[in-house]
Amino acid sequence: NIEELERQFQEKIDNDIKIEPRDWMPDAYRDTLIRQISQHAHSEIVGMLPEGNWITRAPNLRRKAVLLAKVQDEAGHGLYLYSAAETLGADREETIDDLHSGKAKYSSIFNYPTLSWADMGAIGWLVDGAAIMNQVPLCRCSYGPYARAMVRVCKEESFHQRQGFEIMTTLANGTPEQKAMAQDALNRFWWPALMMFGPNDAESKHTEQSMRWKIKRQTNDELRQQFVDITVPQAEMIGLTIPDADLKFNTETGHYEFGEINWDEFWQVVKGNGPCNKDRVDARRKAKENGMWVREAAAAYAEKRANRNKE
Ligand code: FAQ
Repeated sequence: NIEELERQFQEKIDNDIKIEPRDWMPDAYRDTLIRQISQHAHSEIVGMLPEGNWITRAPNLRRKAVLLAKVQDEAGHGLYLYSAAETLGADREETIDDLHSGKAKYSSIFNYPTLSWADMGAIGWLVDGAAIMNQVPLCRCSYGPYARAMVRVCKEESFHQRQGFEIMTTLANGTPEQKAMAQDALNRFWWPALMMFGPNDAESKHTEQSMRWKIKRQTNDELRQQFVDITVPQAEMIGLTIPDADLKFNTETGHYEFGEINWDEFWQVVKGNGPCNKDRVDARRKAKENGMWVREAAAAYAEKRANRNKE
C-alpha cells in the first residue's frame, strides 16, 4: 500500500540512499524535482544570453576565448539538466515550450541587462559565485542523476567564478575609469545576486518539504548568508564597496548582517516584469523558430535513410 511505500521511501532518504529513475517515488517528489531541475536547466540556457551579448566585444583574444568557453559550458549544463529532468518522465520539448510561452520560471538574475564589460566580471564573480554556493549542496541531493550532474557543473562553475573575479581584480586595479566601471557593475548586480537564493525561508513555500526529501540540503537564507560572508571580504580585497549601508560584521555571531532585500522587485522580476524578461524569452523562442529548418532537414534525412535500409 501507498503509505508503506512512502514510509520505505522516506527511510531510504533518511539513510542517505540515492533515489534512482526506476525506483518508486511519491508523485509530489517527482513533480518537485521536475519543477526545480527544469527551472535550473532554463536558467543555464537563458543565462547564456547576458554574457553572449559581450562575446563580440571582449577586450582581447584571451578574454574572448575564456568568455566563449564559459558560455558554452552553460549550454552543456542546460543539456545535462534537461536530460536529468527526462529521467523523471518530463518531455524535453514540452518543457522548453513552457519556457517559450512564459509559463516556466528561470532564475530572476538573468533578466537584468549587461551594460558594460565589467558586467562580465560581476556575473562570473557574483552570479556564478552564488550558483556554486547553491549547487555544491545539490551534489548531495537525494535524486541520483541530479546529484551526479551537479558534480561536474560545480567544477566548471568554479572556473567561471575565478575568471569573473580576475576580470574584477584587473579592472579594480586599473585606471580610475576602469575601477568605476567595476564598482558600477557591483552596484547593479549585488542585490539581484542575493535574490538568486529565493525568498526568505519564512516565505519559501517549498523549502520545508524539499529539505525533508533532501532535494535541498540547505535553506535559502542559510545559503544567502554563506554567500555574503564569503563575498564581502573578496570585495574589500580588491577595494570595491558593497552597495549596502546596513552591512556590518557581527563579531559575536561571526556573520555579516545585511540590509533588507527589495522583495517587491524580486517578485516583479519572477512574474515576468523585470527589465529584460521579454527580450530573454523572445530570444529563446526565435532561436527555436530560426533553427527549425535544421531539425526538419535532419528528421527528413533520418527518415530517408531508414527507408533505404528497409529496401
Ligand atoms: N528566480 O519555495 P521557493 C545558473 C521561485 S544559477 C526565479 O524557495 P525552491 C548558473 C521558485 O521557483 C541559477 N524564481 O522555491 C549560471 C518558486 O516558484 P514555483 C539557477 C525563483 O525551488 C551562472 C517560488 O519562487 N540555479 O543558472 C527564484 O524551494 C551564470 C518559491 O520559492 C538553480 O536553479 C529566483 N531567484 O527554491 C548560468 C538552482 N527563487 O516553482 C549562466 C536549483 C525562487 O513554485 C551564467 N534551484 N523562485 O512556481 C534551487 O536551488 C531552488 O529551486 C531555489 C528556489 C533555491 C532557486
